[in-house]
Amino acid sequence: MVCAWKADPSVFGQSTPPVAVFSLGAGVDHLHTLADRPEIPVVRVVDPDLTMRMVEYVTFAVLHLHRKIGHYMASQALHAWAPVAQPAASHVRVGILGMGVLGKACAAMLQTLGFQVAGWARTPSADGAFPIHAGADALGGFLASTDILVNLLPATALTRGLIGQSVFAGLARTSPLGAPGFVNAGRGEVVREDELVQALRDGTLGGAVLDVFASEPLPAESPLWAMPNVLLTPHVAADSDPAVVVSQIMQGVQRIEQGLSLLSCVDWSRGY
Ligand code: NDP
Ligand code: OXD
Repeated sequence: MVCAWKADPSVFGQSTPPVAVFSLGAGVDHLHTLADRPEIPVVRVVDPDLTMRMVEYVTFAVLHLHRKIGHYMASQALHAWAPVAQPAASHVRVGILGMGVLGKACAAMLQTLGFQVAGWARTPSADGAFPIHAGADALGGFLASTDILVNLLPATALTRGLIGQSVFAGLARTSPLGAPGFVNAGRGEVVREDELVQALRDGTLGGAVLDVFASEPLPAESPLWAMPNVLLTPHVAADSDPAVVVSQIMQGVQRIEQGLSLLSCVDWSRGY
C-alpha cells in the first residue's frame, strides 16, 4: 500500500503494483498517472475535520468579500474613516461550483448565515436543500444569478481551464456588492489565471480570495501578489490533520484485511 501526496509516479510502476493507494488529501489530481491503472484502488480523504476547515475558509472568504474587508484594510492603512453601504446577506447570491462533500457543507453554512445559495455540479441531485444546476447547459443560468462565485471543483480533464473570462463575464451584473466576487479553494488549474487577472483589473470582478494557483508556490512575478482587490493564501484552506488521515488509512487497511471494499474511492472514469 502506498500513502501519497505528489509522489514520484515511478513508485506505482514497480513489478508488484500496490494493493491500494491512499491520497493524503481530498483531491487526487496529483495521482493522475494512476488513471491508466484502474485496477489499483485510490482512496481519498473524506473526513469531518477537513470538511469543517474548508467550511471555515469559504465562509471567511465570502464574508471578506461581502463585508468589503479589503476596502477597510486599505482605509486603515491611510488612517481613513470610510464607511460604505452594506447589503444584507439575504440579498447576496453565492454560487458554488462543485457540490460534493465540501461544496455541500459550505453551502449549508452560508445558508445558515442568510446568503442565497445555489450550486453547480456534473449530475442532477435530488437533494432539496439548495438548487443544484447540473451540466454545461445549466452553467449560464447559474452564473447569471450569482454575486459571489466559489470554486470547489476538482481538477479533471473536463474542469481544467473551465473558469475564465466567459465565466466571469457571465456573473450577475446587478450585484449588491457593486461587482461580483470570486473565491477559489478548489484547484488552480481550473482557472485561466491570465483571464482572472484581466477580470480583476477591468472591473468584471470586484475582488477575489484565492488559495490555489495554476503553479504553486505562486511565482514571485505573478501580478496577483500585488493586486489591491485580491487576498491570497498559500494553499492552506483545508489542511489534512495527519492524525485523522492516519486513522482513516488504518481503517482502510483493516477493510482490505477483512476482504471488504474500500470507502471513498476515486472513480477514474470521472477523474475524481
Ligand atoms: P467531491 O468529489 O466530493 O465533489 C466534487 C464536485 O465537483 C461534485 O459535486 C462533482 O459533481 C463536481 N464536478 C466534478 N467534475 C465536474 C464537471 N466536469 N462539471 C460539473 N461539476 C463537476 O470533492 P470534494 O468536495 O471532497 O473536494 C473538491 C475539491 O476541493 C478537491 O478535489 C480538491 O481539489 C479541493 N480541495 C482543496 C483544498 C485546499 O486546501 N484548497 C483541500 C481539500 C480539497 P457531481 O456531484 O455531479 O459528482
Ligand atoms: C487536498 C488539498 O486536496 O489540501 O486535500 O488540496
